[in-house]
Amino acid sequence: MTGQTVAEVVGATLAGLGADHAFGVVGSGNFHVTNALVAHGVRFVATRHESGAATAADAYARVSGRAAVVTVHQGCGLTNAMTGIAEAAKSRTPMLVLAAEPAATALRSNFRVDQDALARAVGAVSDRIHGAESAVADTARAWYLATRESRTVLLNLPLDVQAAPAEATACPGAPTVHRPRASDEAVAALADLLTHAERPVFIAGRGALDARAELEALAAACGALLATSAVARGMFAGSDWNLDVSGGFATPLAAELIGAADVVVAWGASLNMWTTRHGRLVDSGAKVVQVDLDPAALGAHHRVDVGITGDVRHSADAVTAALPGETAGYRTDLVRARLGAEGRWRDVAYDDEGDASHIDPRTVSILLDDLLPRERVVAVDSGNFMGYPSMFLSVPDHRGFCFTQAFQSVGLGLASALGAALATPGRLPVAACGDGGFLMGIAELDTVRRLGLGMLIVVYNDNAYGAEVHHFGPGGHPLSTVVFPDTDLAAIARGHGCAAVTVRRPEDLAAVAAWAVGPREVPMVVDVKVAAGRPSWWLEEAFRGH
Ligand SMILES: Cc1ncc(C[n+]2csc(CCOP(=O)(O)OP(=O)(O)O)c2C)c(N)n1
Repeated sequence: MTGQTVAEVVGATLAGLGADHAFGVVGSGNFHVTNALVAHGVRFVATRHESGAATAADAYARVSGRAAVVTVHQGCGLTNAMTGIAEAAKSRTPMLVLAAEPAATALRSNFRVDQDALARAVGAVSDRIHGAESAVADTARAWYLATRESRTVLLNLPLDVQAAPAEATACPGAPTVHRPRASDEAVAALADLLTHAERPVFIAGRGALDARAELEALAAACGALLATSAVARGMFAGSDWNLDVSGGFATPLAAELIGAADVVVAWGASLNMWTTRHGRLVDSGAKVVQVDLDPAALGAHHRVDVGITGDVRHSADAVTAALPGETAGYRTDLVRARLGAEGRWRDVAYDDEGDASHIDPRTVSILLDDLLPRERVVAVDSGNFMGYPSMFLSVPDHRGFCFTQAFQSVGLGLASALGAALATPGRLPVAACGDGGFLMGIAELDTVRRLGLGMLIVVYNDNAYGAEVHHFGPGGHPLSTVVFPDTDLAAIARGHGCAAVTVRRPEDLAAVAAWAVGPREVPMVVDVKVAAGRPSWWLEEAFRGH
């Protein structure tokens, strides 16, 4: 076809490669490329801030399993998106960021910054549309890198190159890539370990999300209990042998059972400080095995006795086939009974710390868990509060939980829920935020409302940066920099056109129950005035990581 520009060809090529959602803020520099995406059937979501665009795209990719596109204006559009890009890059989210760029000759452009350096600085890969002749190949190269190697890729589009005439030539195809299987020796070694294991535990991470059936079959054959890293939460939902999350969020029972394991196998999980409570969770005498596609991941965070390079699904299948027979392992009647009685955080007794004007964050989380539909997707911001929704709200499967915490940034929760909602139509999206994170990311409340998403936004409101208050308060430090006067978040939300309620007591949740039955045409913001007398149980673990 003739009469097209490079910008149009890039948009058309991306649509042809399979991009289906793009998130962004449109300025003059990315106007044409974004319109080309839309013209070729890509759904474009106009966020109100580029950080929200990058974060929503990241969440969309995680929850849908499909790469997402971000489109931003040159310079300041990109710098605004950097926190979300950093989170995505650290999480190896397949994401393509289309960023306009001043022409190479525009040395004095106000928008000029070193965009390549920005990407590199946060672990993203930077590439560029070099010219009209290579536009299709450049686009395809960036897309394949993002999708096949799970990378976050910045594709710079210089303005002069964008405006050049170009032809939409055929896109170079991608070869079918077969993922490597574990070697026969590795399979035999793991089968032998599991055959002799008395108390094996599997910890599955994001690299195992497509392997639930294979891991459950192997675990059943060798009597292993099933846990996940936080980002893979929900993967074993419904199993009698599910320990839920390993690490700082683990229930006392899960921590006890993982601690008593004699063999721990990490499947596509990095065994980082969160998953292992800084190495204290796994017994020093336990054999630790790690299976990962990436050899560099093996032993990177935690001691590993046996490191196995390979795809989780095929490797698990091969180990199952190599077992000489079935063993009961850790799956005793006693363990089953204890998991039934104390396997969830809500089973753990606590003293309710609510008073006339504040509700205990555990109590409100349990009540919400009961009144919300099971088909839900929960996205969590960062802060002291984050353990409550992460552990007290159950999720139906791994697509029901979105945890953008690789950069540990406050303020990503609402935009994460936005992307997760678009990836799971029909599910109730739940954004769980602290007041600090909610107010930091509030620009996307307009987006959520505008898109007509029936999202529940729960704000654990302590009028403070609670994490800092609880960390520094006991030391007698002045706290005026981290506490705030009461903010009427419900009034702010109503101003955005949302339904809203202030919750101080259990009975205040009646408004949420009424909204939850439907039709949920507008988002509901729940300003929960939480009792904040003490830190959450996992905060100490969090500050160990600083
Ligand atoms: C972008 C960013 N700025 C600052 C921090 C440091 N920080 C960690 S937790 C926190 C407080 C968050 O407050 P809020 O969202 O109200 O949650 P709470 O801790 O009160 O539960 C801050 C400021 C951070 N992690 N990310």
